[in-house]
Amino acid sequence: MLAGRRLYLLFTPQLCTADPWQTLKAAIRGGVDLVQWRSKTPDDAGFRRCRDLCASYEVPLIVNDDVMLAVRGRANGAHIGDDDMPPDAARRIMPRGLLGISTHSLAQLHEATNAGADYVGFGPCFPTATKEYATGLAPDLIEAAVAASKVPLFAIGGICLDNLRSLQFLGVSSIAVCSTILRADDPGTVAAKLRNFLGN
Ligand code: 3NM
Repeated sequence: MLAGRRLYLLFTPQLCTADPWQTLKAAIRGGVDLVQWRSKTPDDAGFRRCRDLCASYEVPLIVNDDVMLAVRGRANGAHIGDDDMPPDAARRIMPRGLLGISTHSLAQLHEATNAGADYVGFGPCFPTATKEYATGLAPDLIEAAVAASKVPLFAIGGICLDNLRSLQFLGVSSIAVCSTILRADDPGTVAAKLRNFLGN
């Protein structure tokens, strides 16, 4: 289900500068091929709308943090981070869905893979206000993580059109983004350019 998916959008309706649903639709039409539901507030109706929109474009939907919602809401998987439910508990609740895990070091990357992650996020690659990271990880570390990862690795954190190339030089082939699309004047065009840069 993840094969060939390279542009992962963390969809946070509250971060959109324009109408969130128009933004999401334009982003998917532009080339976003994996979506995460990452609302800052509980919003079941919003989740269902997001799920149905993604399904209509055959784009898998992953739920951030809330593994129960992923199962109950028939999403394609769940993503967990440092402060969330541990991976083994997530797997018990969700035996079949995709499990994504946030990682920030080589040790965490290996831990996540051993715990059965289907993919990992690795970052922050650059400073980002979205999660209040003031600095990005060292390029050498990003390069080593890409080389070591046994599962698809989505580079994350402050990625935009201007810095994507520098990550590609480190071997990055898949990215997860939030603000560069959600806060763009033209989300569809930014998504299309990012997807085009990432290639097949
Ligand atoms: N996780 P933007 S960085 C949600 O490093 C998240 O694990 C990160 O948003 C990590 O594309 C990040 O706006 C923020 O920087 C991503």
